[in-house]
Amino acid sequence: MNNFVLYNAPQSTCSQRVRFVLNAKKIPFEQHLLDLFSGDQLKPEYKTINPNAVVPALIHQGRTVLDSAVIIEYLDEVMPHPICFTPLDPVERAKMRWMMRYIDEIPTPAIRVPSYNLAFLPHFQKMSEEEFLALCESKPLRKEFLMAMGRTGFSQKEMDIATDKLQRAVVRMNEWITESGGPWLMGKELSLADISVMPVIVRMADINMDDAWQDMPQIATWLKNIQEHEAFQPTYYSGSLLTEKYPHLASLKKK
Ligand SMILES: N[C@@H](CCC(=O)N[C@@H](CS)C(=O)NCC(=O)O)C(=O)O
Repeated sequence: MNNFVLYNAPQSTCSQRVRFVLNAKKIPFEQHLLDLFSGDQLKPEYKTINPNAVVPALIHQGRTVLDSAVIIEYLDEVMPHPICFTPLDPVERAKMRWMMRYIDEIPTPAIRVPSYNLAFLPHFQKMSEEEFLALCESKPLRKEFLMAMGRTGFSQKEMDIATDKLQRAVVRMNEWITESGGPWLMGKELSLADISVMPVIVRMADINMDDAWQDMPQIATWLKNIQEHEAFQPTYYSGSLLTEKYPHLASLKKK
């Protein structure tokens, strides 16, 4: 049995965090790719691994670790070499965790709103109302989120609220980079806080929301730096971006 087994999906932002850390640490891992639209995550055999029916899930030496933020912290604990993304100083470590909580509270849920409206809605529109309601019921974590979206998509008001949260998160990142002296959120070293927010910023750039940092060159540099990290390419292999997966979004891509 492989030491590390990752259940994940190419475009899943939560999965991208974990793939980045595994790749950066050069940890070989066995991949199980789930097709989230076919409902692989809702199958009983997967729910015995993750009762929340979401990806990612990591199995290490036969034991399960769940939730992307928890998994990347776990990986830093059990595999601190050749690179560790957690500061040694306990106060700095606490600060990093505080940043990660903010990231999971504000931008991570907010990016789902434009993602669903732009990329995933056509899939739900093809369903009958009964099928859609049954799908909502089957989702332990996302029932209310899907119901709020409905088969017509999130309203302009909900899109505006999400856009505002994303904008505030970008401003917050800019403050963190300024305070720490950059180039990363906590200063000279790439940390789990950077890796936690990476999929949100990459998704924003992908779906043409990068105007959010047009007056913040530090964010553009931060993005360029993380894209140039050796773990980025194997993490974002072809088909991991929404514009690569969904032909109807290709026009969003800036030339
Ligand atoms: N807090 C969880 C959230 C996981 C999550 O929402 N995963 C999404 C993909 S990024 C998913 O599996 N969605 C499937 C679904 O909604 O049915 C984590 O960070 O692991």
